[in-house]
Amino acid sequence: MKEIAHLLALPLFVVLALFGCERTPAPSSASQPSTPSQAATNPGSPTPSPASESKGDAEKSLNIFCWSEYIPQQIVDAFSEETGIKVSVETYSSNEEMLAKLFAGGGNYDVIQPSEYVIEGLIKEGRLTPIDHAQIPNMKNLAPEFTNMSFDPGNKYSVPYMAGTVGIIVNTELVQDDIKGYNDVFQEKFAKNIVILDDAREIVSWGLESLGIPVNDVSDENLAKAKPLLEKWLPLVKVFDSDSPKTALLNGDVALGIVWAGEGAILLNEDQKFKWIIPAEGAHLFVDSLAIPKSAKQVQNAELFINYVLRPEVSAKISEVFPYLNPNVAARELLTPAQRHNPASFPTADQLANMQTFKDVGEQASKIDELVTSLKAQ
Ligand code: N2P
Repeated sequence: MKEIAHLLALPLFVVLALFGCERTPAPSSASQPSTPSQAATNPGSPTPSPASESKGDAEKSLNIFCWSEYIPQQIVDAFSEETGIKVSVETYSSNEEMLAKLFAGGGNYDVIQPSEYVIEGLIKEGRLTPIDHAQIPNMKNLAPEFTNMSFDPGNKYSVPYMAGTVGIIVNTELVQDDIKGYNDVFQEKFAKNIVILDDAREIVSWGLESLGIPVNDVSDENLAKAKPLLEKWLPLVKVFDSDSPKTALLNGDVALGIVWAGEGAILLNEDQKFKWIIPAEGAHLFVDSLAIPKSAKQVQNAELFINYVLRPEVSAKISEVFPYLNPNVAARELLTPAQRHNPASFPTADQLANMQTFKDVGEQASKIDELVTSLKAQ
């Protein structure tokens, strides 16, 4: 356990994982097995490999462990229907929760969906299975700027699924101020009127950005500098929610928030009273990728699934339900102008150019979690 200790950020997650607390398992039922002709009539569909077709029922399964509200159930069901592979989906709300459960070993996961800094750490620890690129021809649909990224040169172990940023969303019917950044959100007058992500790495990065410190410079000294700021900010928060922060905004429980861009995009689609703002102090770009853990039992099925979600029409459907920054350019072409111009889904080139990307910060990860956990408990 020692060698992976730095990837495990929050002891609570470890405890939850060890006690086997499943949060939202949503097994989907298997339907008819696929036929080569079905595959042939579906543009971009993979040719099923003879090996996967001849497998028995026991091997016709796939366990996916992914972020909540990220892979639409209809996509999972359609994949099951076409391939005859029975898929079960379990979800998590943070990278650290995923790592704790993965390392606890109970889940038998075949596909996981870590963010860039976590992929980097998992590769260092030898925890991922190399991807067989011959099985993922649809990788050609990815934008060049989302391939061969520094956390996984050559995409040896991971395939980008969705990207995005974290920004501010304001209900302009309730807040008339011109909100520009984190410091404008965390004001006394908005006390208990704010929703934010329940994610320690995120929260600390906002504090660091506000102090002009790069988000990956998480030395003890810099964390100590961020502490007084976070100590002021966190008591102002009404709701910590990484799964569906849009809900508190839609219900009018809070007036503003700091949320995943896809959640912001949904709110913009929902009601014109919502405004999306890239924080003036700085924002970061996340790249969430699909990867196959070393411990996976159904590697071939995992690759079939990864290739499936990279089909343009499948990926475009995912964008419709969860409108993040889609790295799949072939899918982007299928989006409506309104989808492509949603400012939360697709930041401008200038905004993107200014975004940092989280890096694996080794043992400091647990310090980040301890800091936020202790401040939330105050
Ligand atoms: C989707 C969560 C987005 C993950 N619900 C951000 N890394």
